Amino acid sequence: RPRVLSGIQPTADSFHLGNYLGALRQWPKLQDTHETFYMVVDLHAITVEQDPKVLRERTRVSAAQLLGLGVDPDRSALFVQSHVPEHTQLSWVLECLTGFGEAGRMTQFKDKAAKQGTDRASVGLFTYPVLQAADILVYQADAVPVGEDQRQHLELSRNLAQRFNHRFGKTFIVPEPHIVKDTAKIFDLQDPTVKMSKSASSPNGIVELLDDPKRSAKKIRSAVTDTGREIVFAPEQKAGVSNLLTIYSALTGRSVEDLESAYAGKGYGDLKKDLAEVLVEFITPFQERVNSYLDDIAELDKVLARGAERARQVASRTLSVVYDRIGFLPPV
Ligand code: AQP
Repeated sequence: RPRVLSGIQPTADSFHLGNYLGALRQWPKLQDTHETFYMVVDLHAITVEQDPKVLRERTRVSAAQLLGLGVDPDRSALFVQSHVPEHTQLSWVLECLTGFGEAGRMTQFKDKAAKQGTDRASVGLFTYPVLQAADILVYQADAVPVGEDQRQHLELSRNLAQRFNHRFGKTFIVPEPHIVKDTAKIFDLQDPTVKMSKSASSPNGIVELLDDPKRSAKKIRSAVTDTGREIVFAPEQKAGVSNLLTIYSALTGRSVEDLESAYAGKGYGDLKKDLAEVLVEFITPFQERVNSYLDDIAELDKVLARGAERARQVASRTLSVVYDRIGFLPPV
């Protein structure tokens, strides 16, 4: 079976609708066709300042959300990144193959460093995409389900795999991004020209899956649309309505065309009201599942320990081949 690897940062109290529709929705589905490795990327989280207690809490809540979304620990290795030291070990090797300028061209780094100020931005933020490449390559992943914003990082992972293979002999699988076009970028509800994001969106622009469903419903009902009336999918002219149609379609499985004809002659208010209900129906049982996983922390920690053990079996094999290829003396 082809392999899949993906991760999510424990840097918010809840995953948001963009994380879910852009990437996480694919994770349980891929369990049917792929060997799957899914992780909470706590090492990536500390590239910006974290409160230790909050980080630990969010790591567990993230794992519980993944379980609540359908990641099955019997079929997937579900683990925490820092439990598998091979990620950072491979990352160092890959850092030595990455050009300084090459890393400096990563737009996510440039954006975040610009916001923080270059002096305050950490070296870890700079090397973040290289650690991400190590995450992927250490499992010999064929595919990586992510949102559109990760495409450039995936390209770096592919380049590093090819560079290593070229220099030291075929070692890594060159991974493909698995980006579902229709939902690759979910937009902010208040400014539908920019992506929904935990760091940039205003509170009303972002729907958090663990937030009070009533509040989330209200956010949908007050989403920014245009002054027109027609409910049609036209991202250039009608960014807000189109974003709502994308979300509606993804949550119900109904095609956008089907929704357009169902809402012909109706108003934006009708669309928002119905979508708010659809969202609440999705969120409410999800939250119940998450809470039940969080009720038994000892069991949750055990699931993560089992996942890490499975992950390490694969990761350590790759790392020993890499160490050998680059000429490290094996310990006796
Ligand atoms: N708006 C989005 N639309 C589609 N996919 C998205 N993703 C994030 N936002 C959207 C995808 O979610 C996955 C998890 O990403 P992460 O843990 O790296 O979080 P992130 O990208 O840092 O999320 P944010 O909200 O975008 O954070 P900031 O504001 O810090 O940049 C990834 O697959 C990502 O593509």
